[in-house]
Amino acid sequence: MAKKDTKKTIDVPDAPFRPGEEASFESWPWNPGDYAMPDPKTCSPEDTSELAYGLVRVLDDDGGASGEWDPGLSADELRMGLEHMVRLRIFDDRMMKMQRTGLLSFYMRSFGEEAVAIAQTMALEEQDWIFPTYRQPGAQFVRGRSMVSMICHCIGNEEDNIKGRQMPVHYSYREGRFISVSSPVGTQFSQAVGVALASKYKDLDEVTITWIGDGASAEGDYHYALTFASVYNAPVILNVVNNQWAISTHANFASGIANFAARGLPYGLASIRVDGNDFLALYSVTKWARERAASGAGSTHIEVLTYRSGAHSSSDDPSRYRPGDEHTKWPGGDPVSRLKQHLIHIGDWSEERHSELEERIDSEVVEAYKEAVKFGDLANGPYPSADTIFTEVYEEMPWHLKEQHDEVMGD
Ligand SMILES: Cc1ncc(C[n+]2csc(CCOP(=O)(O)OP(=O)(O)O)c2C)c(N)n1
Ligand SMILES: [Mg+2]
Repeated sequence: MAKKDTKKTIDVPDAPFRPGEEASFESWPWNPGDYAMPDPKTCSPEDTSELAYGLVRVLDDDGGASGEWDPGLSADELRMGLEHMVRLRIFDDRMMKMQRTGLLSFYMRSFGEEAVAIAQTMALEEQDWIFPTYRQPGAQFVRGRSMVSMICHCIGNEEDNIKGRQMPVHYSYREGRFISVSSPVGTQFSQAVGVALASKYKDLDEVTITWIGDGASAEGDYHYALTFASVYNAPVILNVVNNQWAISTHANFASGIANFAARGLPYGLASIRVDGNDFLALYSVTKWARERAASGAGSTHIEVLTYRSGAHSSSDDPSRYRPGDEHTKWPGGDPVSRLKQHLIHIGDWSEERHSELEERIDSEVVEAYKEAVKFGDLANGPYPSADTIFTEVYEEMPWHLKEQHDEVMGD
């Protein structure tokens, strides 16, 4: 039988700009003051539809803040947020240099996305649970983790609190309710919904927050999470961080539609898109979502619209797949500069104070590194002893692990 002469094709998306091309994003049509704030305790998911298709912003291009979403933070709170972001940026830059000089095996920066975890964690209560990705280590600064402890983890030395079981930057911080970062991306999303349901079942005033990348949101885990969050009305804040890239794959490959935020609406979830480089908007949207979750009105699905300004990780070279200066064209600008400008605009900060802050933090990071290597460096150790492979996982070691333990340790 003759084959039918039909040419089959599929549509394969592409990135808007490739190396050698000029990146030019259109400026956003959404401005501070565009949207009223619905009552988080009573509004329906449909009531959030224009927030999902729009973009919540508070900071304008001149450093002013306006609109109903302005959280009205004090100058002290704003300076605290700025300090955490500056610390994260300097910490990341120093750690990247360490990786390049062979003092760390691997590293991932949050460059361009510093506001995300910091503003959002500051908007939570301290009992709330954090299910992060490797792009939210900044939450630990808000929860009080020391840089020495973080560096010990990245080296995997004797003081690493997870004893070399994870890749660098895949932190765990039990004291801060910061759950271990998972290497298989996406798993945290449905786990977060489960913990949120446990809090609800126990009638505790706890909300869970989690983040997933644009790329990982194309995985099943994301959809299971939304289904369970909606069906069981879980007190969880579900963030999709759309930073435009999943290593070298553009976000267009994961969305298929105009935006990520609106995917929450047909699941019956309140859904909002927020400018992820606007500290104040992020803070405010998260506070709103927390209030909604804590009141029993359910989960909020948030698209955090941002741009991954740096490489995916120390193993990645973005010049192979995007224009080198693309991040400088991003309509959302830089999150650190924008909060700094806002503080200067309201008369509570200056360029001099900013430079002093940067210098102070840089020496704190250098000191922290010197302190951390007292517990072992990458080349020479000491490292956690081999028997820790078997400990601290099971309360009682199962017989087959006991056998392996004895074989390894020569007992
Ligand atoms: C299940 C799984 N598939 C693939 C990978 C390899 N991988 C690690 S990060 C990443 C890209 C994730 O991109 P995105 O979700 O957008 O997060 P981003 O890095 O931009 O924050 C991939 C494919 C992985 N770690 N786990
Ligand atoms: Mg991404």
